[in-house]
Amino acid sequence: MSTLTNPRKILMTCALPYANGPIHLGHMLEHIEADIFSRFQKMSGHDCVFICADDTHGTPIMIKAREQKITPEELITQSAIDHLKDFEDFGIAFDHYGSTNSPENKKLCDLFYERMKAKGHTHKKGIEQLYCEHDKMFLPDRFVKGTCPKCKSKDQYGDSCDVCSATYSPEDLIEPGCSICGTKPIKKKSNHIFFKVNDFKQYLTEWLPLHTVPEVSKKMMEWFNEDLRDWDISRDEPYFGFAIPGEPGKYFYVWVDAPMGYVSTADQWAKKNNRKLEDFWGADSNAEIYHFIGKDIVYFHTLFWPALLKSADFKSPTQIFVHGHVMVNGEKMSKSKGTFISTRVYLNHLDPQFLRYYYATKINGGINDLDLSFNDFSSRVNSDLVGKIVNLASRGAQMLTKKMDGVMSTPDAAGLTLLNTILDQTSQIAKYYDSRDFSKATTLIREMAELTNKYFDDKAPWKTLASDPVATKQVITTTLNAFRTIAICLQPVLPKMAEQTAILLNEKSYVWSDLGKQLSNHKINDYIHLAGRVETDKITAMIEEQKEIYAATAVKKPAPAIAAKSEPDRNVDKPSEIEFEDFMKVDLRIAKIIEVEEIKEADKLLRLKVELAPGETKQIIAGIKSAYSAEKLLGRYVVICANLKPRKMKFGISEGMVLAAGDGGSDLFVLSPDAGAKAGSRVK
Ligand code: NOT
Ligand code: ZN
Repeated sequence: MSTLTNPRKILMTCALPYANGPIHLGHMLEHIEADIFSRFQKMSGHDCVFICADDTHGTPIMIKAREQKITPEELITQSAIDHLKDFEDFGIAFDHYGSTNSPENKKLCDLFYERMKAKGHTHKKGIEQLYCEHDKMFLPDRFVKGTCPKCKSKDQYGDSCDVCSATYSPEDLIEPGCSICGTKPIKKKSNHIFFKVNDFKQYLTEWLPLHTVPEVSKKMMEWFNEDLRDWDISRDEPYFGFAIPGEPGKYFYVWVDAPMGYVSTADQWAKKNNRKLEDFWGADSNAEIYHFIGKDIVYFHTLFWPALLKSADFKSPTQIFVHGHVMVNGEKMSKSKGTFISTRVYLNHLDPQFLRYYYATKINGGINDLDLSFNDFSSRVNSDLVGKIVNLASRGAQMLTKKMDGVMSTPDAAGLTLLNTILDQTSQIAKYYDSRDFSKATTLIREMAELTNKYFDDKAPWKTLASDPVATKQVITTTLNAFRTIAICLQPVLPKMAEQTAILLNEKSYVWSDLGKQLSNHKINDYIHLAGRVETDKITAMIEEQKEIYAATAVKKPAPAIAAKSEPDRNVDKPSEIEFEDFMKVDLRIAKIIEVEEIKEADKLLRLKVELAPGETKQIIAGIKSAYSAEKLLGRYVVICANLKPRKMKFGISEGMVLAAGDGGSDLFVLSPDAGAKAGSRVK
């Protein structure tokens, strides 16, 4: 299909999303960046393959499946379906999406292991780790919780403290407990298999500066002042993953088979498309291999991965493209603030094209964090994309089809100059795309639109429609050609808009070389709506929905204190202590439920009206629908927190909280006073 005499062979990947959670707007940054790059290479005629897969192994996935009372296989099957749908709805066009839990990946893992062992790059050593005697398993750092040794904050993970950011090992925690059951872990010894990364120190010293940007390689080289530490590649059972051949009870650590997933997924793609993996990943292949990753996983991709590949005689990636993290309104994404936004929740409220465009205006190939500021987001979309770009098409095309015969003519002299000026920019835009500086590419494109708007406004064709239809048509012809150039240039970012433009202009789907063409004496179709505006209330509703989802899942998780009830001798995380004055601030009251309305759109929510005194009522949105019907609640006296700051939720304002106990679902018990208690009386 390529018309290039020398098309490049490119294989590109995104980091494989974990199968234990939804795709969120942080993931989307990477996937949008990679998708833009891939679409640009493909429309330029290169042989580009874009793959990804779910990362399916490890303790968190095993535990999550256990919590949901399903098998890990069932969990990862559902996750792959959800992830793929999210990506598809966002226009992320993978050539293949695989899974690390595939036979191909297992085979590859075994092959890598065999080769590293044969060359003496592994060794065994007994190590002591924390072990939960109740759950009969070794606990990864994140599965130990306790008090931070530094700032003494309670309920912190075994590797770092969320409050003071100290890092430590789980043994350092004060009063450590298993995060699953609360039991105090013991220390237990077991044999582990290590990969001798230091055998590749010299190789990596040369490799790093050639395959990463200086900012990244310099940072990594800081580790090279000393010997590189051996990497523990094994985990004890129970573990959801691949068994290590010849080592009963041992499994490959998830970070061993995850990068192999890149190769095995490429292999699956090759088989499906009658191509050869060797053409891309063979030792002598001239293909370019690019991994798009976030800065938090650089270590794995620039030390372990190239060393593993080297030890197994596989070609190494050409470049590791590292991006920063997504911030929202200048802050870290936060679950409780509702800014940890899942892709699905975004899609429930906003057009994916908006985010694709917005991210593109900010991606510049660097590793700085990207701020998704919703004010900036709205203004970039509304004033630039809609106001400057889409507007050209809607004004030009509607005039031509509604007021004239729908056939373009030829540009006028000023129009030709404009079109040539614009066309001159397109090779620079191509260079920007190729170097992942989409910010500069979209700036040039926006400037093209500004020039065209100026031309259009100067000529004011709406004034000359009756008096000089020939000249008017020339202006519209120029404008539509300019818009066409813009839409083709934006196709990697906004493929849907480009597709609709091709339909509007009565053409086939665009490739980059279509920029060389111009439309004259050409019939077009009726205008189709290309993009709407961002409405602020949609953003608010999105954040509210996300907050509610977080609140609902946060309640569902059994608190460790519940485990303590049945196992009283266990050392468990207790809620942190509060002062008596703090307790006194909580205004607990008896209230009578006088109205119950089911919120149909929500699984868990009821809208209650409660009365504290005649005429003094409050609306409370309560997540108790799974356990209570309206009849069971109406007229009932309950305990509420009456001085909770009113919260705006998706389905209205909630002015209090009904107290209930239990894990959620049908296990939920509303607290009620004995008969005789009066509404309004204070609970002490
Ligand atoms: N699931 C991992 C993450 O951080 C990414 C794995 C990428 C593949 O979301 N591995 N390597 N190397
Ligand atoms: Zn436990």
